[in-house]
Amino acid sequence: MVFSLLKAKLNRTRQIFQEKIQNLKREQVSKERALEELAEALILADVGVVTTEKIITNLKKKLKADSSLNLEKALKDELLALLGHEPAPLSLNYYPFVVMFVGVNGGGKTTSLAKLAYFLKKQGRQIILVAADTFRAAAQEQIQIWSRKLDLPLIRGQYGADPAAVVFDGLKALKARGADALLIDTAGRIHTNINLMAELEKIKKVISREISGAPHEVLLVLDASIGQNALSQAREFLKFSGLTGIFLSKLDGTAKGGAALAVASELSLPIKLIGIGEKEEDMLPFSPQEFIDALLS
Ligand SMILES: Nc1nc2c(ncn2[C@@H]2O[C@H](COP(=O)(O)OP(=O)(O)O)[C@@H](O)[C@H]2O)c(=O)[nH]1
Ligand SMILES: [Mg+2]
Repeated sequence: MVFSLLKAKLNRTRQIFQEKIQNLKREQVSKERALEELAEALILADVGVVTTEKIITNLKKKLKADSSLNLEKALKDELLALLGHEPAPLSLNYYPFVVMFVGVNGGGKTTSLAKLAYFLKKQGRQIILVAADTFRAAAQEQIQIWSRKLDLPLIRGQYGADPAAVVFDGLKALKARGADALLIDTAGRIHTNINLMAELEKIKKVISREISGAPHEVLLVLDASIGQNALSQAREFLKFSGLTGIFLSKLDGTAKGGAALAVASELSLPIKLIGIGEKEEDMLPFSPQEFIDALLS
């Protein structure tokens, strides 16, 4: 079952909350004390100072208004409000549709792209992969390995080629073959002179010129295991205009899964998919309710 899988994968972050949640329910522990300990847990799980303060302040207010408040329930409500209640599914009902993956090197772009490709292929959709990370030879090889493993066609350019030109070739192939979708891997270097954001804008422009309304999704891949650092990385990418959502990778095996809450509340971008392992099947759609239930159960 998906829920028990999610619980197992979130185990390290869950453990931080276990005892604190019990405290919220215990008669012997004062509610103020329980809230202080909850704040510690939130910080420990990398929810971050700003978001933690927001949560605790709201809970204190509610507690003041109603001393018999069910704190556990109130906490769940707070977290749910941060995550945006309803799931934000991918817009996949276009034909053809185009998805771009952006994010810093090592964050999990290529792996996440492979996961979505695998998911769509299982639905019987015809997918083409595009290697627009032409800056690193290793990046090209890695997507090549996935294309072989998943048995999916790959459009790639020479090392150092203009990524927008490679994407253009991908679009041509998409039309020529009448395929359903193009999944585009992009470069992830930041802190260099070459302006990555301008390069991404250029790629986006090439896509929208060829297919109106595209790209339909531009997913920022963020590594949950670096916790709060994911936020500062994300801010760089907010300079790029096209983001539609977040693919939060590496939620498995990290105690910093609380970063999901900070990311969702501070970036005003919905988390759409999560990565819970290195294999192609290790992806789940993100459901705020399930995430919180799994985290706090
Ligand atoms: N445990 C775990 N590892 C992941 C996940 N997603 C990616 N990785 C690993 O993170 C590393 C970097 O991923 P990669 O896709 O190469 O990142 P890119 O540089 O952004 O393309 C690789 O070793 C992946 O196997 C995930 O959800 N869970
Ligand atoms: Mg890559």
